[in-house]
Amino acid sequence: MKTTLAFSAALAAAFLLRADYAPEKWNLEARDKFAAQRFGIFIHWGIYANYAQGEWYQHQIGMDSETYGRIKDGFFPSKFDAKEWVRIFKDAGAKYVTITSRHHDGFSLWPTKVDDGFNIAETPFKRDILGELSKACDEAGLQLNFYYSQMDWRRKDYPAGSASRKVLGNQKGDYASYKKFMISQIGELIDNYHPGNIWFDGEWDHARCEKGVWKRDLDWELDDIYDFIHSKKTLVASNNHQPIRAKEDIQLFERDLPGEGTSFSKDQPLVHDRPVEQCDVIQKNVWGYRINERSFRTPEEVCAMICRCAAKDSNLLMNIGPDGSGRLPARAVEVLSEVGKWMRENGEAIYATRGCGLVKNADGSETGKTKKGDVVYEITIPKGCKGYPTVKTSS
Ligand code: FHN
Repeated sequence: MKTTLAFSAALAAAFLLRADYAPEKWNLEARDKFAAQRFGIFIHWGIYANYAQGEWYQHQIGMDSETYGRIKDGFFPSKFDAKEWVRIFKDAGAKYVTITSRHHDGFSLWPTKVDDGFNIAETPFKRDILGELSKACDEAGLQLNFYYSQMDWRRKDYPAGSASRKVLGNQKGDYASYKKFMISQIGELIDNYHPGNIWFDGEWDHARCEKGVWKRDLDWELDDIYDFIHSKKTLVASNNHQPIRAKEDIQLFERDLPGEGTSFSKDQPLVHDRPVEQCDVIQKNVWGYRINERSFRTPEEVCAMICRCAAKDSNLLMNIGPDGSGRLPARAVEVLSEVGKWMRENGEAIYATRGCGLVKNADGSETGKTKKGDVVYEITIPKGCKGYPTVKTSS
């Protein structure tokens, strides 16, 4: 009953907002293009890779940003090779890449002109990482998108919320100033690198759901930010773990199959009127590079995840955390290479299809269905991912 009420309230809110807002033609076309891509690579990378303890390290040990930030003076990823990364991603069958332009620590991976020097230009490396990646993606025909953290553990104008308080204390901030900063940075990102979407994360620092009722303690004035992004013909996605808003173009689910309602998405009903993306990790439990984490998913598991998502009419965004020298973890590269072999043989059942559902069978296997025109693809995922998914075609 509780869930039903929350669900209806969320849907009502989404419909009410939708009445005021109609996506333009470019927007609908860009959404379709995004949905047809079905498989992307997520990259969590920043100076935290040098600590080799994941992207939440600063927060986990409660380090002040001045001390934490000193590691930027040692950031020199000499092995970074955008072309090689993109070759590996394309070979895996990915059609797009989404990279953390700026994570919660506030470090920007491009030479932004609008911050106070906490960016790649102020490291010994100096090279424009996003610029190089953008060029390599363009040349290879992959779409590049940018993750952008709204939560910030460093700036004085960011109003501290439930998660950021551990590093910022009760800092009041100045949201008008912070919003202006975000918009300037996002403008740079779009004008310089032309991403397909801006992928927000961190709004949840100021929101929580109690018994189906959302409580928010900051008005992010998202309409202004979303309108600005749309005015530059770029899509908006937000990993806010909340019911989707009218002006968000893609519905995101973190480490959860869309609509399953476990973990982060328990208060996040699936809305079927726009593209959906599930993000997940190739190294279980790890987004940013963590040296002692060795629990890689198998190629069979990653292929199963792609199939489950496609059957649920969703994209899969699979994360990799490069290390501080700019290398992708070797095992992740091997896994992706095997995934690519499967995708080359079976991609017809995945790319540009519509999902028709996923069921669990009595013997522990799963059956997913996708469709393209009159062709139906029946995909069988073996129990426990003990083998690769198999595809049967009918029309
Ligand atoms: O806090 C982040 C986390 O570091 C990572 O970026 C993931 C990716 O979806 N999102 C946040 C948690 O929701």
